[in-house]
Amino acid sequence: SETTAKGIGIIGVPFDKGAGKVGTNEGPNALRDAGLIDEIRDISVNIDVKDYGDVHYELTKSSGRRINNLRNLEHVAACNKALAEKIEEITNDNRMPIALGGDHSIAVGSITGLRRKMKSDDLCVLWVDAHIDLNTSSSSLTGNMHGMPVSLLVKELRKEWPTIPILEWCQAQMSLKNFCWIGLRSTDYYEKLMMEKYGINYFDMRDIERMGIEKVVQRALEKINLDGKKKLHVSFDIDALDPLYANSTGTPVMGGLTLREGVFLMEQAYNTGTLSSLDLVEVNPLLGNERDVENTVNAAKLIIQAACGSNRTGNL
Ligand code: 4U7
Ligand code: MN
Ligand code: MN
Ligand code: MN
Repeated sequence: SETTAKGIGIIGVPFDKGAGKVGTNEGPNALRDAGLIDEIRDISVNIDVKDYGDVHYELTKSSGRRINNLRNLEHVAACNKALAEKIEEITNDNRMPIALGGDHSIAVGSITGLRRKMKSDDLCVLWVDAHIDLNTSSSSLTGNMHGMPVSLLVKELRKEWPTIPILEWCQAQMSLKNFCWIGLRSTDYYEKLMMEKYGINYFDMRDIERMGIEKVVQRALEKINLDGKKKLHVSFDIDALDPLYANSTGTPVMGGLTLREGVFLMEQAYNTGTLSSLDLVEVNPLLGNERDVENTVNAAKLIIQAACGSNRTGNL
């Protein structure tokens, strides 16, 4: 049918210029080297996976300066513009795009690319993260754009941004109403103000403690996709998981999701039949010890496999 993609399209985004630390550019190859593509193929004989390789971009201009408190703006703009085009190509091929990050700024290109062939209200986003990533160019305390992707994508917050010509290809046509967060445990003062001001949908670690992950996922999906008619994008920041499972990431926060909760969340997203794309971001193989890297990469693979329909008790 029209809503079910015939296959999966993997796109690597070896990018770290949106983060405060180097190394997420090694994420895509760490996942490939760990056998990700073949393991997705092994899920079922019916799965058709194509690896589109990595996103490449060229800078149109490079001032090397910080503009508006935005570190590496030219890189973030150029990489995401190229990614948006790749995502569009993958959806045109009738495949479900999976973007392997890269830092979380790549959600700008990924979601913009997806949105191009849809009406404003046809897409909803589940943002799985320790952080809410709502900062604007003026509110950010770090200037790191991986903490700002949502505010570039939604109309309620984009109006807080100045006009930035190299970001004009990214139109903020979505609404915060179509976003819901799971896993929050670290938000900045400004972000908390915005959460209150706009009545943002979220389930934090306290909610998971109280209701359990099953109810949380169910309620989250009810908030953004009550009738199941929208397509679902999951933007999964590996730092949503507890550092016990995913310590090789730039901004770890203790007290996070177990790997079981993360995998279950993604299985439930898959089971809706509406899951139509995924970002898996913030894996940084240059951080932590060898064991941390192995754990983090393996955790990321399990999350991705769950998004592709892998069943822990076996697939036919
Ligand atoms: B991630 C932070 F200040 N809020 O804006 C910021 F705490 O994609 C962190 O979720 C952002 O990993 C984390 O820099 C971005 C900081
Ligand atoms: Mn994030
Ligand atoms: Mn995060
Ligand atoms: Mn991070």
